[in-house]
Amino acid sequence: MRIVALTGAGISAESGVPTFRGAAGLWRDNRPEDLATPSAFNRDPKLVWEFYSWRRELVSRCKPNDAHNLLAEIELDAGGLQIITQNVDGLHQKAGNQNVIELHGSLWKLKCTNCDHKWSSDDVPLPELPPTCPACGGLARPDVVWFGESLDPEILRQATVLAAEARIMLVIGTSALVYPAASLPRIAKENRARIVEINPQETPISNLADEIFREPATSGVRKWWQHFENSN
Ligand code: BV8
Ligand code: ZN
Repeated sequence: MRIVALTGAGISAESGVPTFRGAAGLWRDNRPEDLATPSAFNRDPKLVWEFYSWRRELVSRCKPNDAHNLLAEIELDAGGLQIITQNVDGLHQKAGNQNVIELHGSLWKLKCTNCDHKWSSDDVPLPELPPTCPACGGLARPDVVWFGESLDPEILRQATVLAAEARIMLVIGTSALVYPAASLPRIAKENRARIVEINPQETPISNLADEIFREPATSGVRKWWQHFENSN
């Protein structure tokens, strides 16, 4: 795939979804990093589920913004676009993108802590907190990758191959702090991809960027696409 977009929480900011490390990222004075962990869940599954239920509720009211929607147009137009997202909000799929790899899982997927059952649910609110497994009645958990947990090896392998084969990698709305996702721009660069960063802030991968749009995703993606269309 020629064009790969690596996205983070920042691309959903203009849809009203709080970023992880921005001011609004706190929930009941807890930092998401402290709640998105296996130990927090083992200690207090109901609290962690209240955090995820709050996010599901909030995201269910958010719409894809112009950046999401333009990436959906580009997938149809540019002969393909592959999205690799760190986000769990599902807004890329809501905008219409088909080729989306969710590195860190999804708010809309659950899995059992007792058996290997996995399922999706858009129910807002969930009928019970914590939810239980429809197959065995065991305690359910969000099917997301928590800090300290490994990513699905097959998903990580796919994302790594796509990064290595990209001609262009758009890096949109990520602080590039979380690994192994943050290693993907370097892998793309080492394989001669052109790196385009779209983010109002500087990040640790800004030094890899061939082109920087130091602005929000909605205007930055539009500007990049206009440049790209005019020069191809
Ligand atoms: C793992 C799902 C192996 C849950 C998330 C080195 C190698 C390997 C691991 C590590 C390592 N060093 C440290 C680690 C551990 C850890 C890690 O990377 N920690 C960091 C904080 C240092 N990594 C892990 O634990 C990973 N597991 O590697 O397994 C292993 C096993 C055991 C022990 C060690 C290693 C798992 C990481 C996945 C964690 N799960 N999410 C959930 O969502 O509930 S990560 C979470 O952070 C979200 O997915 C989020 O997307 C992600 C990254 O954050 P960003 O998306 O970048 O968002 P952020 O808020 O940070 O930044 C927003 C950006 O947007 C900013 O730059 C801002 O300027 C910009 N912005 C704001 N507004 C706009 C905008 N941009 C554009 N437009 C706007 N309008
Ligand atoms: Zn079960």
